[in-house]
Amino acid sequence: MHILSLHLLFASSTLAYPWVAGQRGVDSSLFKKARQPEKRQASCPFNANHQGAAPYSDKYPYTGAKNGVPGTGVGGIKVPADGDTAHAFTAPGPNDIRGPCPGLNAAANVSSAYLKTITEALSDFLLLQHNFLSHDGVTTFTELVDAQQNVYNVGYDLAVLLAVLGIEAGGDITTGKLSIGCDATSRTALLPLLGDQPGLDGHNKFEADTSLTRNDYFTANGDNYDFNGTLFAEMKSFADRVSGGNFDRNALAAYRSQRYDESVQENANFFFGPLSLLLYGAASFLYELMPSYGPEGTPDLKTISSFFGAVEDSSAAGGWRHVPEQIPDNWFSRRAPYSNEDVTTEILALYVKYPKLFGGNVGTNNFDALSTPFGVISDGKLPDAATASDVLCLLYQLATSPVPSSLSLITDITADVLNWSVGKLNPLFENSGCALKPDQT
Ligand code: HEM
Ligand SMILES: *[C@@H]1O[C@H](CO)[C@@H](O)[C@H](O)[C@H]1NC(C)=O
Ligand SMILES: *[C@@H]1O[C@H](CO)[C@@H](O)[C@H](O)[C@H]1NC(C)=O
Ligand SMILES: CC(=O)N[C@H]1CO[C@H](CO)[C@@H](O)[C@@H]1O
Repeated sequence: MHILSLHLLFASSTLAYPWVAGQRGVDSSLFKKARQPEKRQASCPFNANHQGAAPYSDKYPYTGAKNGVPGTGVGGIKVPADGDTAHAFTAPGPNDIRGPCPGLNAAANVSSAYLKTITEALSDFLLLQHNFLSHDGVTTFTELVDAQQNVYNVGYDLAVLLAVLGIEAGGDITTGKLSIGCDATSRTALLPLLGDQPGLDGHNKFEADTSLTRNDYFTANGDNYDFNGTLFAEMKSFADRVSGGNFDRNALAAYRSQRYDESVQENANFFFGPLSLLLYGAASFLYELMPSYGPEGTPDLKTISSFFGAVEDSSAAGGWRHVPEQIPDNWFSRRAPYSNEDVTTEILALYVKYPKLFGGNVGTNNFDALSTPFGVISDGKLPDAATASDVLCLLYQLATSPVPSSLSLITDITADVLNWSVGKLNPLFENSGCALKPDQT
């Protein structure tokens, strides 16, 4: 085990990951590949008939979140509401983009039966919007903020934080657009020539190693977004062994720990930076957001397999085949909003059960820990004394300073992007106790 200094991370402005790329045993051509998403862009589905999300009608307002403003925060609402045909389930077609996030895939897959049957005939006139997120997978900041509140009763604060991090990772701050999967720069950017916008598939931006059901980027020839039935089976075995079949905190903490250990052993380019704490947050969504009525419900196989689009099939790899993600029938959103305080409490609770070092591999099973303190991280770890608000301030810091790109693979977070994040987040962090960055005026 070596200890590396964070200072090295800031040494290079051209490659944000010099401390690994420059190490012996690391094939730096792989990093080049990660920086050239053109191939993925060429094969990224293109739906010429882009339709934005369905507007929320007065009859079916859900939490009332609309146009990016906060809703009531009152959940316990049936989703989709009975009679809300505009938000009924429709499977994606071959031209629709889906990506590594089951929560967003499900929200996009929910679409309009109405649209399917009628719009084709009526053409442009009805080509308005019918889904929680744009059905083709090219969504917007506003759609994301509204849909997270209306579908899952994610708190406004967390909905904005995740949407900011998502756009920063792979979208466009000027158009507010983001692909929930592969690189769709031609549709997300105003001026595609300025650079690639990799979408949520972009590696080591938001998407990262040790996912629950997705491969590590470098061990799977770049496929970090497709559902993997072998991994789903592994996750289920933890639910069975640890928690009597439930995908709860204990089961997921243990499974995440194993996924980390697997990455250390298998992935020569393994990277686990501070932003990977988001993956603990995503794990908490299985028991906090996905059961009917959230934490009042049970994160059982029936619920989780629906959200992940997992169907038992002995002829499929791992015994699980993938179908479109779907909100289960007769499903209700959690009553109380899932806030920044809630998610950071869970991130910490999951982490402390099996504390892991932040850092990366310089070859398989050859891990270097980050040694220089960053936020609350010291000696490469979240210390025992860390609190949920320390974790929240760390996430704020990652979202608003150039550090996140230095702690991940690709540095293209510009001053404009950071200023945009500060503008979105500061109003929500006023009373957080975190040291806030000033706007650039
Ligand atoms: C703007 C909001 C969101 C963005 C930008 C986002 C983005 C992402 C990304 C990039 C990943 C891949 C992380 C990885 O490498 O493992 C991910 C994973 C995940 N997301 Fe989301 N997400 C959002 C909201 C949600 C919501 C509301 C839910 C739950 C209902 C959700 C559930 C999940 C789960 C369970 C995973 C883990 C999948 C796995 O590891 O197999 N996400 N999300
Ligand atoms: C699924 O994950 C397993 C375990 O990591 C791996 O061996 C397998 O190659 C993956 N399958 C695909 C299709 O990527
Ligand atoms: C920074 O963002 C604020 C809005 O939050 C905007 O008023 C200001 O003009 C931006 N500054 C620069 C230099 O872009
Ligand atoms: C039919 C179909 O492709 N449905 C999709 C719903 O969204 C998921 C996201 O992974 C797609 O993979 C599914 O294929």
